[in-house]
Amino acid sequence: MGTTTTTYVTTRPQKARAGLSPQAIESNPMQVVRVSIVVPTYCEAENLRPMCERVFAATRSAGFDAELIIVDDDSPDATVDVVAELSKKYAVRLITRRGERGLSSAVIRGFDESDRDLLVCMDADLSHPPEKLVDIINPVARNETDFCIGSRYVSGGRTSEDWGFLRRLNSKVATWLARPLMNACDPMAGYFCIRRETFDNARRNGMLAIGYKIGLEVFVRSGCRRVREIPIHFVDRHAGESKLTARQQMLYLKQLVILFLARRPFFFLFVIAITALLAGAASRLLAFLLAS
Ligand SMILES: Nc1nc2c(ncn2[C@@H]2O[C@H](COP(=O)(O)OP(=O)(O)OP(=O)(O)O)[C@@H](O)[C@H]2O)c(=O)[nH]1
Ligand SMILES: [Mg+2]
Repeated sequence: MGTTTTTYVTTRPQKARAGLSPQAIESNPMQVVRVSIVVPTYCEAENLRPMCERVFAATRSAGFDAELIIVDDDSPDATVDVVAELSKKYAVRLITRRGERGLSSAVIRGFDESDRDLLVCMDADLSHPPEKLVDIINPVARNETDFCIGSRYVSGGRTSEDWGFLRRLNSKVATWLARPLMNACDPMAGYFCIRRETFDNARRNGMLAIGYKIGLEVFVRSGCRRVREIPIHFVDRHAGESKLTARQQMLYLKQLVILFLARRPFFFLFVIAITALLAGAASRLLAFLLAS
C-alpha cells in the first residue's frame, strides 16, 4: 500500500482574496456566508480555470466569502501549475493525495481540511453549473434545510440532451434503487451543500468512503431529515474523460446494500425475500410451460 502525501500548493487563503474586503467581513461577520467548495479531481486540468472563474463570479456577486478546495489524486497533468496560477487571483488551494484514489475519500478529505461551517461538494467538469451555487448554499446557510441538492430530476431540472437511452435508463434505475434511503428526486446527486454538523454526525455514525456517491452516504449516515432540491441543468463534461467505470457501478451497489442493512434492514430483507419468491415462482412456471 502506498503512502499518502499532502502537498499544499498554496497557503491558507487570506480573507481579502476570498472576494470580500476584510473590512466588509470584519464589520458584519454574522452576515457573511463562509463556505468551502470542495472539488475532487483526477485529470481535470483543462476544466479548472473555467470552473474556478465561474465559481467566484457566482459567489462574489452574492457577497459570499468562498474558498475552493481542490483535492487531487496526483494527476499526471497540469493540475498543480493551473491551481498555482489561479491561487494568485482566487481563494483556491490544492491538496494532492499520493498513493490513494477515490472520489468519496477525496471529498471527505476536503471537508476535513475546511474550517468553515458550510460545505459544498461539486464536480470539476462543469456538469454542475456553478451559477446555481448561491441557490444551493442559501437554504442551508439560513437553516431552512440540512441538505440541499443541485437536482437533475426535480421539476425544472434536466440532464444533458445528448444522453442516450441506455445512459438515461442506467441513471433512472440507480436513482430508483436509492429512493427508499432519501426522500428526494435525485438521491445520487454529487452537487450538494451541508453544514459541518451534518458531516460530523455522518462520521460519528460510521460513514464509509465506498463508491462515488458521497452525498447519499452523508445524508443517510447523518440521519438528517430536511432535504431541499434546487433544479439544475446537468450538462455533459466540459473537457477530459469520465472516471465512471463499471467497477464504480458495482461499488455503488455494494454501498447501497451496506446502507440499506444499516438503515432499513427489515425493508431490505423483505424486498430480497419477495424478489426470491417471485423469481422461484417464475422459473417454476417457465419449467411447467416448457414441459407441457
Ligand atoms: N480525487 C479524485 N477525484 C475523482 C476521482 N474519480 C473521479 N473524480 C472526480 O470526481 C468528479 C466526478 O467524476 P466524473 O468522471 O465526472 O464522473 P461522473 O460525473 O459520475 O461521470 P461523467 O460526468 O459522465 O464523466 C470529477 O471532478 C472527477 O475528476 C478519484 O479517484 N479521485
Ligand atoms: Mg462528471
